[in-house]
Amino acid sequence: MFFVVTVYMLAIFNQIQTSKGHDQQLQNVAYSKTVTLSSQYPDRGYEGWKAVNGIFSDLSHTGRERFPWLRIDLGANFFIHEIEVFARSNCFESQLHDLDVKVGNVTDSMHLCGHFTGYTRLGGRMAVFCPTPTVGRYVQIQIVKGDSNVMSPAEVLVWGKRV
Ligand SMILES: [Ca+2]
Repeated sequence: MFFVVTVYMLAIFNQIQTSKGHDQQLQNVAYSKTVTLSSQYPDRGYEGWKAVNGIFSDLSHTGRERFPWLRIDLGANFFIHEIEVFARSNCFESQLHDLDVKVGNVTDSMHLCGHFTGYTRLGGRMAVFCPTPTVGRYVQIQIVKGDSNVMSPAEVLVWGKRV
């Protein structure tokens, strides 16, 4: 009986090990890439590249605008699977809300990949999955609700793979 149970348990464990829901080829293709902000916060220390430096305790920060945005140039075309945006973790988590996520081959013609409605918590995560296949070089997130906003993510991750 013990043997049967052990074999059964091993079979379940093996199944867990081999059932991969996650595409192993996906990487954070935004890491260390070029970032453009719609405007720059006046104080130093909040540059665009801080949204793609892999450090969750710093952040990029635009000036105050109605619909501020952040755009990442991936440097080449990638299949884009998912975009994760992490709110700052020190304070003002409500700055980040109601995001449009767009992807495009050129910056003046980007298409909507998905939308995140509402707010997240301190250090919280917003995730948008793109339709398959979505291919693009540029990824842009933009706040699209309200009258006065700042774009202040701690980190933006773009999960994709080479075309
Ligand atoms: Ca960062």
